[in-house]
Amino acid sequence: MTKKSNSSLILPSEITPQHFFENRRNLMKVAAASTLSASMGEWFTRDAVAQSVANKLNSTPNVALSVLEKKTSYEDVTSYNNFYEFGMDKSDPKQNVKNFQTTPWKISIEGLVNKPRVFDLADLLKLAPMEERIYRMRCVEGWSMVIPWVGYSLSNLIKQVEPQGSAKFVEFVSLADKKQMPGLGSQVLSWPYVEGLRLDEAMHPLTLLTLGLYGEVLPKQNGAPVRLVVPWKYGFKSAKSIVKIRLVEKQPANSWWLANPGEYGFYSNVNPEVDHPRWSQASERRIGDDKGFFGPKRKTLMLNGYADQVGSLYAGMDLKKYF
Ligand SMILES: Nc1nc2c(c(=O)[nH]1)N[C@H]1C(S)=C(S)[C@@H](COP(=O)(O)O)O[C@H]1N2
Ligand SMILES: [Mo]
Repeated sequence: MTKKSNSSLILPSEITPQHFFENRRNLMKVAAASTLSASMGEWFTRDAVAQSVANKLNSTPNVALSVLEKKTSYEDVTSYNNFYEFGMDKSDPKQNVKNFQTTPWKISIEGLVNKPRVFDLADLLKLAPMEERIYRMRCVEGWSMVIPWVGYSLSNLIKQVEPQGSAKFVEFVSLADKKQMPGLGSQVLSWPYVEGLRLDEAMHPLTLLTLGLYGEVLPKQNGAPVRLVVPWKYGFKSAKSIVKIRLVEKQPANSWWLANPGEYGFYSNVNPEVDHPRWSQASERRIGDDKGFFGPKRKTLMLNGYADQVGSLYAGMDLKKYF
C-alpha cells in the first residue's frame, strides 16, 4: 500500500492544513486579480503563514486507536456541522462563530471528587501528551465522517481530580452565553447543552478530550477550545465547548433525552439493529464519498466499528432497552 492510499500513515508533520493552502491560493487570486503589486501579495501570504503556525497543534499519531479509512476533507469537517448554539442548519455554525470568544477559557471539574479544580487551556495543553487519532464519527441523522482529532484520553483529566467511590456518571456542560450564541433563542433543546456518560465509559481510553483536528487547534464550529469525542456513540454525545465536568451518582438528564426521551436514549450507542423511531439506523452516508441524497449508502457497524474495544462495557445489557 502506498502512502497515498493509506492516509492514516501520514505523519502529523506531513499534514498540511488545507485551509492554509486555500487561504494562500485565495490570497494569490486576490493579488493577481486586483491591481495589487507582487510585493503586496507576498505580504498577505506571510500573514497567512503566521496565522497557520499560530493554530498548529503538534501531536503523535496513535495508530493503534486509529481507523485506516479515507479521511473526510478538512473543508467538509469544518463546514458541515451540528452546533445548535449557533443555529440549526449545517452551515450555520461556521457562519455564526466569528465573534465566539474561546480564549481565555476555563473548565471546572467538580462533584464527587477529592480534588475539584478549575483548569485553564494552558493546563489542559500540558496535562498529557497530545495524540492524533483518526476516528469514525456517526451522527444520529444518518451521516458519517472520518476525522483526525487531536487530544488525549479523558481519563488523564479525571484521574487528576480523584473520583470518589460514589461517583457513577459524568456530566458534561457546554457554554451557554446568549451574547455569543444566537441559537440559544431557540427552544429545540434546553440550555446549557448537557451530555453524560457512565464513569467506565468516560474512563475508556477511546474517549477523547479533544483540543484539535487536522493538526491545528479546534475550529470554533467544531467545539473550540475543548470538547469530547466518543466515537462509538452517536455524535450528539460528543459535547462541544465544555465549561464544566461533574462527577455524579445518578444518571444525568442530557439535553437530547430531555427533548425526546423516546427517541434519544442516554446510551445512544451506534447500533444498526436498533432503529430510531422515525428512521432506520442500519446504513449511513459518508460525507464527501457517498454522494447525493438518493445515492448509495454504506452499512453502519455495531458500536460504529469499535465493538472489539468497547463491547465489554455493555456485556449482559439489553441494548434495545438501554438504547
Ligand atoms: N454543545 C453542543 N455539542 C454538540 C452539538 C450541539 O448542538 N451543541 N451537536 C452534536 C452533534 S448532533 C454532532 S453530530 C456533533 C458534530 O460535531 P462536528 O461538527 O465537530 O462534526 O457535535 C455534537 N456536539
Ligand atoms: Mo449528530
